[in-house]
Amino acid sequence: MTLYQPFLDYAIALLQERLDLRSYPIPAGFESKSATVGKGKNQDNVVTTSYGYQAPKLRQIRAAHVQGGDSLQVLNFVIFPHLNYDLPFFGADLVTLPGGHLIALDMQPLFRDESWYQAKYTQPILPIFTAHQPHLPWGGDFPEEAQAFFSPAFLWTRPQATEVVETRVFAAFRDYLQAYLDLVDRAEPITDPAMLAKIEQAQLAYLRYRAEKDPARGMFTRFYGPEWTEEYIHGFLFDLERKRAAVA
Ligand code: DBV
Repeated sequence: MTLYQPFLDYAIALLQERLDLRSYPIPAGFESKSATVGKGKNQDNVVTTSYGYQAPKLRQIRAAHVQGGDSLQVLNFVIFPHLNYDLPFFGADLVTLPGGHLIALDMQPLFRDESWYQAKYTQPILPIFTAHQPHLPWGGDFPEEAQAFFSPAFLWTRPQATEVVETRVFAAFRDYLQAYLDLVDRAEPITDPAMLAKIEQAQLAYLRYRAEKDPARGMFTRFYGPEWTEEYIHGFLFDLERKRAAVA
């Protein structure tokens, strides 16, 4: 069992229990991809497995699970709501590299600085953030331009010990996902055309930022080549623009 498998198993089981969950198409060739990296004794097989679901209010629920030995494990898990909801994104970036663990967990807001939005979507999460934060201290250096995409309840931490990931980080992940599904339960469709236009702009800004700055681009390019990587990013991980183009 690799480090993030219990996170993935928990998430899928909870989604199945709480949502009317259906599958979401994964483009051919991207369900699972493997490559052999390193030389001699340091050779390892790196497997990237993709998962895709959807639900009535949620356009795409997707995960990328990278497994390449004890010092290369990644679970990137994002939920993209449908464009007629003002729900935040659920974003988890759980990364283990030779240098250590890097954990990002948040309900990423559509409108970072609007007080009604914080009252609606950050306030309910703050008690959870406050409960976990003492055990998961701020991880330091963080890209300036990414700040617009995170909420005040952003958990960003670099635990030293793997045990902290298995216990504290896992507990925070479960609490955040449950709280997110509570927000989803309560969400009502938006019909005001001006608000719908604002949501679309915010979704596109988020998506373009993440696709352009994807911190995994270098890693995927080394393992699987540039063509596979760009197609994976734009055709699956961050696919909103392609999907809009397809219906326009
Ligand atoms: N990150 C992704 C996807 C990944 C992924 C789709 C499938 O968005 C993995 C894989 N994240 C990943 C890897 C690294 C990071 C780092 C492999 C390490 C990169 C490296 O050191 O080589 C949050 N993830 C990071 C970093 C941040 C995040 C801030 C450090 C980046 C850096 O130091 O430059 N999550 C990330 C982020 C957003 C988010 C920037 C923006 C909205 O949601």
